[in-house]
Amino acid sequence: MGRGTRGACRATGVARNANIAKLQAGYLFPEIAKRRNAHQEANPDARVISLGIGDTTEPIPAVITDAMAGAAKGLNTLEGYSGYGAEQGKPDLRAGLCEAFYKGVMEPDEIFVSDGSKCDISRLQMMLGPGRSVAVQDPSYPAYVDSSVITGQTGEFDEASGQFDDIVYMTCRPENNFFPDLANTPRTDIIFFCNPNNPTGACATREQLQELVDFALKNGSIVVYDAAYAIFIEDDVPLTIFDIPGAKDCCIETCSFSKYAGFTGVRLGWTVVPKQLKFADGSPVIADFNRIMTTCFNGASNVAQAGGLACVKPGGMEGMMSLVNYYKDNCKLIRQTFVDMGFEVHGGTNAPYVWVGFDGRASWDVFAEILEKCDLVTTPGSGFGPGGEGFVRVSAFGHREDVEEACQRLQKIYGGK
Ligand code: PGU
Repeated sequence: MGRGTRGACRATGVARNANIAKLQAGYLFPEIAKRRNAHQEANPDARVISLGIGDTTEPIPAVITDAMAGAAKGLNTLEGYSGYGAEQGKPDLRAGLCEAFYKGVMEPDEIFVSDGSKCDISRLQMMLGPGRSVAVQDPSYPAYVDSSVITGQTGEFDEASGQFDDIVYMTCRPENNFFPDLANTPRTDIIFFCNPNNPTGACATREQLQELVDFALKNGSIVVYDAAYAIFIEDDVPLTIFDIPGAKDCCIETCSFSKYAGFTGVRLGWTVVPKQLKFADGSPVIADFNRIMTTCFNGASNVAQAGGLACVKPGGMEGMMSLVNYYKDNCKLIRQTFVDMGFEVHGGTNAPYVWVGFDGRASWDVFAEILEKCDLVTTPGSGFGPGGEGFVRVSAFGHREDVEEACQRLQKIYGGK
């Protein structure tokens, strides 16, 4: 206590990381949680429903939890115990992922198992280092821009545009069918591309993905392709960018069991780095990613990996699809509610997010209004970049009865629009 009081007003001699100082506010989702909590405090009797953060709600299928329980129990035995594993993941899981999602396209040793895509995005940034130029879809998952700022790839925040200097924001709005105008996009070293997109739910066609790959090849760029929602794809579109000719020379793909199997809390994902992908000096990217993984990561939890292995086996694949179909049915309810009320509605078919236009109204105002009047948490579109202004994202991750009730509350308030 004495030490604390004495030191309370004293700064250390450590300079603050100037890149972190560039960030404008806290990370989007904790900011939203803060507002939700304030609303709950002011309205203690309200039953607040969250269709905000994309966090899974339904139980994990038993074939998968049984495998994790077995692995956890095994740790209590000499035969079942294991300590540190390979930093790149268990060989059987790497082979299983390859068989399930990249058969005939990639090799198991190009797949790095991890504790999730968000963590891999930051580790990729650490590998790429400061000074790389970056393009993002606008709107997009905020971790791309924020991790670019923290890594030192950007200038300052520009209040007027709502953008960071030195990032190329590739506008993706209804006017361009949510696909960037690549002919008028300047070259960058890195292109973050999330498909199906969070937050708009838009899914690029095979032709558009080829256009993206050709653009990256022409410019000598690397695409960080985020396939976190690929399992939701209904259209005839490849589930991996590596099905597109040329992608192995310009793409890295990250994916996750979070939305596939309800592993948001279990934590397991993977990143695919092709052996033939090279930096400008001819050195293989995979060697540097391996160096980062062995230095900054000690392998995913052995219990989680046992669950992952069950996921990619026949019973697990069916279990994952039943979860996905449950959330897809939620999507239908949410979509239909807004369509019936005459709103502009996008997404919700190839992705678990419905993107709703509110006639150009500021999205934070709409977010606050929905929270106030419906006790319902959504996510303001502008939280994903200035290109998201005028929209809110409604997540389909929720219990059916909560989604139904949320739709009824929305209908009551906005039905007479
Ligand atoms: N990539 C995309 C495109 C995502 O939307 C998310 C989660 C992740 C990666 C994270 O994957 P993990 O494997 O679980 O690390 N997006 C959610 C959750 C918010 C967040 O900040 O991660 C969302 O609501 O957008």
